[in-house]
Amino acid sequence: MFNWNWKRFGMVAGLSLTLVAAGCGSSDEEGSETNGDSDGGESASEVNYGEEMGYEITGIEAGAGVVGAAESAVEEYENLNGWEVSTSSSGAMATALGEAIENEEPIVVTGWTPHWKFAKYDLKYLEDPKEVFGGEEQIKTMVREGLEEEKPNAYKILDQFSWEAADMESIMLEISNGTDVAEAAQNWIEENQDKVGSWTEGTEKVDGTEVELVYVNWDSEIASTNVIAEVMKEQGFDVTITPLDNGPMWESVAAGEVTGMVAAWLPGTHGDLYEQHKDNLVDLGANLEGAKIGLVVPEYMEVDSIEDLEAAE
Ligand code: PBE
Repeated sequence: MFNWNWKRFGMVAGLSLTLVAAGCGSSDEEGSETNGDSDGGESASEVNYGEEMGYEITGIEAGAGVVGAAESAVEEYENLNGWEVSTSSSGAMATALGEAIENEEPIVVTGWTPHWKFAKYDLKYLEDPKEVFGGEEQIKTMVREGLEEEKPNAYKILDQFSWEAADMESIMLEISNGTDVAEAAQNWIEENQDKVGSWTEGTEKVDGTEVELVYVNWDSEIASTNVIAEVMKEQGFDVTITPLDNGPMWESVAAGEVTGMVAAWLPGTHGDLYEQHKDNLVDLGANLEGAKIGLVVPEYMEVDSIEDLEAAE
């Protein structure tokens, strides 16, 4: 199961819990659609967000690390007694978040950075004093064993692939605003020739060498996988990108069935999958630093910490 041994990555939670006594639009009536019609004077401690949300954390795909971490949080935080983590898809989570914000309703989602939602909405991570969600993460590249000998140019490009959170976010934002995925990747490549040049540096063009990259349909990985795929196509590779669930993504690389992936969130988020497969794959190191996972809420919610949420009973 989950082995959240991340104490050394833990962030110092400067816990300045300010409970603002402002009207926050909750309703006592169960099932009420009321929003934002409170006449003020209600303190945060009187607001039972949990009840309004049906004690539900809006999750994403069942196999995602952040969903596993949220389930661990429900077990570890006494105040999350009776809460549940719902699973669906990253897209459904984003839709639910957008709708809640439109109606100024409370919502808690399993969130991560980099993600376009932070550019589009005013959001905050809930403090996690028990450090269930760990600290700073890296996104790493993993390839199958034997790739370096068999396809040295593919290996080298994947090894040299590295960018910043802001790069990834700009593509994600464009896609979320309706631009076609491949086009958004192309646009970014055109505007970032220096970076792309450093990834292909020292490699030779090929003529149709096959490469298969696996990923999960998380917005962040849609962006990274499409960018590296487009870059490799321009170098002459015949690239297939295949969306899978998280477990099968790791398994297919470890089994040597596919070339690799650029979607390994470590040390925490995919820590258990890494432990399971590390002897059968090649770790090419970080392609992005400063990633993070956690529980995310709209700014207007008067909670700062996971511990501010109320138990169901
Ligand atoms: N994520 C995005 C993934 C890793 C990348 C945070 C949704 C996960 O939780 O497994």
